[in-house]
Amino acid sequence: MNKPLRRLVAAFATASLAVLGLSACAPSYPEATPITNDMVGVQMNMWSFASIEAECEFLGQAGYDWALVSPPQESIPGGEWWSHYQPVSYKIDSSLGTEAQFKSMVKTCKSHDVQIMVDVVLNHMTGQMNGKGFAGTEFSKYEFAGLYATDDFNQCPTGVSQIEDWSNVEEIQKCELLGLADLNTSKSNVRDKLVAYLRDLRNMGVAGFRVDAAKHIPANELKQMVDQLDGNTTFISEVIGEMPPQSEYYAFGHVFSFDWITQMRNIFSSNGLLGGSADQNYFDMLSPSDKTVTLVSNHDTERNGGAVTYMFPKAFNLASVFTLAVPYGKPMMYSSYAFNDNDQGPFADFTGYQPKETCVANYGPDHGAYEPGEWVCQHRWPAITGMIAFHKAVGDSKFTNIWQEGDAYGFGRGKLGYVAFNTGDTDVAATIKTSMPAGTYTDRISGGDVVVAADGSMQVALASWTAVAIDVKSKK
Ligand code: ARE
Ligand code: CA
Repeated sequence: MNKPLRRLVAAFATASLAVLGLSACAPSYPEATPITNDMVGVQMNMWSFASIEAECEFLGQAGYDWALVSPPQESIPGGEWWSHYQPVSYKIDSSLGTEAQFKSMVKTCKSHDVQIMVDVVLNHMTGQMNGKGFAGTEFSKYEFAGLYATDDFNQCPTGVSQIEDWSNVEEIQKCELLGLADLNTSKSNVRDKLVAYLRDLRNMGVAGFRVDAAKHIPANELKQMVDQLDGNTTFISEVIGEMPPQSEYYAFGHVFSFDWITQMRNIFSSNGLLGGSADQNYFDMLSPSDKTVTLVSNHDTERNGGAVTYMFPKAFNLASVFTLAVPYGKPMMYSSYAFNDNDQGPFADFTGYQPKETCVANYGPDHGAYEPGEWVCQHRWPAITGMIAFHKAVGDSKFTNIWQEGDAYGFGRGKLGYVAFNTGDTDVAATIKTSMPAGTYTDRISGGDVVVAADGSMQVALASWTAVAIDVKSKK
């Protein structure tokens, strides 16, 4: 559904409830639209609230429907980005901004039709023995005044506190991930505290959540928390690997596809490996399309070699194009900052807060080298924003007109779109048979013209490591 239509339907639903004299059951929350396969999200990794707020006009115009915010709650202080994954309270206050800035971001983004999703850390608190949080909360590893006491944390059954056997689900879920104090979510008082945090965020207008380290929380316990939020709330669980199975988590929400990240890295890491990838049988073997968020990279895989990243800009660009081009999953793009030290977070000034982020000049895959700390702004790369429109234009239409010539490969999406890639070193000029109506189209990648002849054929000139994409909505 397109955005204005979605708004209209939501307004109509509210109006008809009023006519019937019904009100939504308590507790009622601000409007949220569950994510669909047509929608496109973006992880604004480590962007401050104020900067996301300022960027939301662009995001909305580019067609992004939702943006994922890094963990916003109070955490241990520190310049490392990963400090944010060590909560010490659920106050919204960190180097990313204050609660007032957070609320303002949610409101402004909503006015641009961009929903805010929040990365929530429910599995654990900190790994530090004691200290004072960013907002002044004093804590020790297993004592958080007003929240948790020692017996609210799991006792690892092996006697060693950390997870050692990564094939043992009980250990994965009841022992400490990376030495982080592991919350005992089998206790209702613990779940109540976590649900209160989720409800607070939802009441601020947040539409849904990325559940950090979800595989380390038993699915039935997470589900009990999910069930306490309204049904429009989106949940996307981070469940990596074989055990526990992802299916336990998509039974009540979504999962991120780490298989997709790997597949993108495999396909786009060398020349000419794209051939055969428009294969519906392959897609059918993956987690169900309507339960799956597809992504090229996230903040972890960007650092551990598991994904194509901005450091291989042409590959990252085309992997993002491909993710938006195929009939599979609910795509989430990725945007962040350049780094040469895996731990280094974005710069914060003397106030402790991050100053306003600005994109590098001439953002895009041809930018060249970055200084550490510069904002790469992959979400603004023209091929990526162009393909958001393609993604929405082609809907769920099937693969057609698969074409291959050397290291170049293309496929249609029924009569609604066609995309071709060249992942070879040499330029390719070719005539490709499509099912598109004759006419002149604007290439979603370069902005140039592409002509489709009466017989559906189109001539393309594909430079090395570029793509061309047309769709019915780009017809002139
Ligand atoms: C930091 C230090 C540690 C220290 C710890 C406690 O780096 O040395 O022990 O603090 O003091 C992030 C960082 C961590 C950081 C942590 C807390 O990545 O380095 O630890 O924040 O500050 C598994 C989990 C998965 C998890 C990854 C990293 O299953 O959930 O490991 N990902 C999420 C986030 C991370 C975050 C956390 C969880 C913690 O996305 O950014 O950590 O909140 C196989 C397994 C996977 C495993 C994966 C690891 O594939 O199947 O289960 O993922 O390997 O690559
Ligand atoms: Ca756990």
